[in-house]
Amino acid sequence: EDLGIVAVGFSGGQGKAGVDGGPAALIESGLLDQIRDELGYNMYGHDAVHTYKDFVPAHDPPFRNMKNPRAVSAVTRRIAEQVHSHAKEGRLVLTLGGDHSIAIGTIAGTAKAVRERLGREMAVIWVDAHADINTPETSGSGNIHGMPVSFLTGLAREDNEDYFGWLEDEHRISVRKLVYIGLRDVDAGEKRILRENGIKAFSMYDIDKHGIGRVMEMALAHIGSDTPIHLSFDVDALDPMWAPSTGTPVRGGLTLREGDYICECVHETGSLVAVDLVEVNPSLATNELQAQETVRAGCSIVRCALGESLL
Ligand code: DIR
Ligand code: MN
Ligand code: MN
Ligand code: MN
Repeated sequence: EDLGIVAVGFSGGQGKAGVDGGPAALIESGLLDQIRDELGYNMYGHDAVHTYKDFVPAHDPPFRNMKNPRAVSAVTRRIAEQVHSHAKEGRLVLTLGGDHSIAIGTIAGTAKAVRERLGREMAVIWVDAHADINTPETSGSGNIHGMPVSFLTGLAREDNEDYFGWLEDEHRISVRKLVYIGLRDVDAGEKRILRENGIKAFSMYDIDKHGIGRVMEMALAHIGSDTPIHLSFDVDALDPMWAPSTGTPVRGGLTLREGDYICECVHETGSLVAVDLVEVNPSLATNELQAQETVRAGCSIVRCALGESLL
């Protein structure tokens, strides 16, 4: 099977330096060798970590409360092209982040390719402690990594192409085809957006109540069989015990096994078209072991999504 890889060294969607070092840390720990040697994928695009220096403008003042808006818009526009070029060839696409704003590009790219290739609307499974569905107006932080889902669903819109106006209907996903898993730190404005749009969300409460097995059955039933799936996995969905080295850790999260199980279930559908693994920030660790553990957890998540658990 063919796998397109986009390694995104970008941190402009939030304020902490170092998340741009996530892809290099994952790759240095051997992730791509494992994917090639143990899982047997033919890899494309694996020889570079992109930094998008030419896409980051010198002057980038806040716009509609968004921080680094021109940089994030230009970089995600480029990522959308990269992901689209893999997906249109029928490759499964793996994107390594970078902060979660980059999902504006990854999902835009796969949504367009799935429409072109299959004439279908794809679904998104967003695994995260956070809903990342603030609009520029509801966001308290102004960090765009808390807003990607609002732009991708069209709940946030902007005409100016320097500020995400390049997003067209072909790049967008339906709120009905979006499912969250692992939520536990959702802003008041985001809760209202989830409620008013009837968006399916399984919080840590639901996982404790039903167990991860039943939650995955319900999540996949909501999407429906034979629907292409884009899995966007924020490493902060995992409990800080497993993934401490990330920008906004929240206690009370998924065990590593629950995270791996989510990925195994999605792989098992046979409908996976793309995977993002984001918010690994090795520089935030208070010791080397914390960074290593977070990278190790991220690698496990990716391998499970790519089918390592199949016997
Ligand atoms: C908060 C935190 N909801 C915000 N968000 C994220 O800034 O909008 N942290 N994504 O990882
Ligand atoms: Mn998060
Ligand atoms: Mn996120
Ligand atoms: Mn497989």
